[in-house]
Amino acid sequence: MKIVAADIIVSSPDRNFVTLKITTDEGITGLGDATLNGRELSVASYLRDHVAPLLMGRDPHRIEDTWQFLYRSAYWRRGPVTMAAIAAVDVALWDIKAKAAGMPLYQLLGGASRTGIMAYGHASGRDIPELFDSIRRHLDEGFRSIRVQTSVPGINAVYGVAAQPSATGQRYDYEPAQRTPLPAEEDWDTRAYLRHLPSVFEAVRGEFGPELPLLHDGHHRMTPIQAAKLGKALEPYDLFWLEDCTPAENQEALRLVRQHTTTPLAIGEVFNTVWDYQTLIREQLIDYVRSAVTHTGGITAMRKLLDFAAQYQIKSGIHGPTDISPVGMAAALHLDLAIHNFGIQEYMKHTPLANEVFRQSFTFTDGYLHPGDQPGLGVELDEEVAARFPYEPAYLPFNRLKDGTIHDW
Ligand code: GCO
Ligand code: MG
Repeated sequence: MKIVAADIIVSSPDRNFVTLKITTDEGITGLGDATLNGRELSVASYLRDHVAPLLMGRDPHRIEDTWQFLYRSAYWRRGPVTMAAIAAVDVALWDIKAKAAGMPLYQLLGGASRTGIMAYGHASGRDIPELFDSIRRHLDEGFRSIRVQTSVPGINAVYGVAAQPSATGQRYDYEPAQRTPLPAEEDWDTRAYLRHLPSVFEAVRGEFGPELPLLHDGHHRMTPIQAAKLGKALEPYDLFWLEDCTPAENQEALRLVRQHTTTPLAIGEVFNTVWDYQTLIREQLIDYVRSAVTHTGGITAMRKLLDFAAQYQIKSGIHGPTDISPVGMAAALHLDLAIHNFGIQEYMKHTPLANEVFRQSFTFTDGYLHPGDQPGLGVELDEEVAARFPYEPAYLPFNRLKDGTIHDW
């Protein structure tokens, strides 16, 4: 088999997605998700201008060799753009291999290690009653694990808090990317946040009892000592995890956090290689790996990363917000089903429009996802529908403190 085409499809059904479609001389096609929220066109160009020409004539079955070729021959290693592009190629090649084998992709990864994939949903509210409503709605939808984010008194716009119900009463999950010509400015005050958050978890535990797994995302905003303080303050509420408590480019920061708290820690949605985790995993400074399959070099690289983590009883918590397309979600689900050290899967539902562009076969039943049993990833791209929604510039917001200083968002 030979690769004869590699097309990059940029489409914006409610939000931007970049999709790679690889076509072979036997007519089998494979899809990869190359979406990098707020920087979409850089990956599209990397693929179109620099990678697609290299793929022509290659044997699509040689996945490991293609991965190493793209990683090493570029000379310039790592980084979100490069690793998202490599991930898209990798996932598309796995899709082709599994379709050629006539099997769902997870079978090629060793087969199912479980019957379903526990997923967590995103509940949020501006105040406690709104938050409780949102939690109840997620429970009604079937979620059995819930991420809790709320507004903080004194801060105007807080990460993770969904837009208000529309006139029709419909509620939406929080969507950070905004179709604005410039990134929106938000405000932040870590002390106000630290004062407020434990009372939110106390209220949620009081209302929903001790069993419900609860998660929280700190979105990189704390210093190590602040994170240590929060982890300690949240211990009575038995979190499933506290995510991205510090900006973890400095992996050593987690040593300090770890000394002070037994709250489980999840990190890594902004990472792109195993090297970003070296200290975190070897010193057992985290409990969950948060990388996206789509930003970390695809299934080939994620499998190696998660196998490394498994030696230290560290589990997966693969990134799955709406900026991961249904193609990227499907790749995550096949891996989740196959690996032994699965922890939990993030799941934010895509809009009906996005689901029209990407026809998926994965299911969500009683809180558990399953990738389905179609050959390959189980996702088809409707290029005609995709073409109706051209790219629209969109940015993630950023933070300033009260005195105007830029802060991590
Ligand atoms: C999460 C993330 C997302 C990111 C988003 C940025 O835990 O799901 O923090 O909400 O903010 O992926 O593009
Ligand atoms: Mg996060």
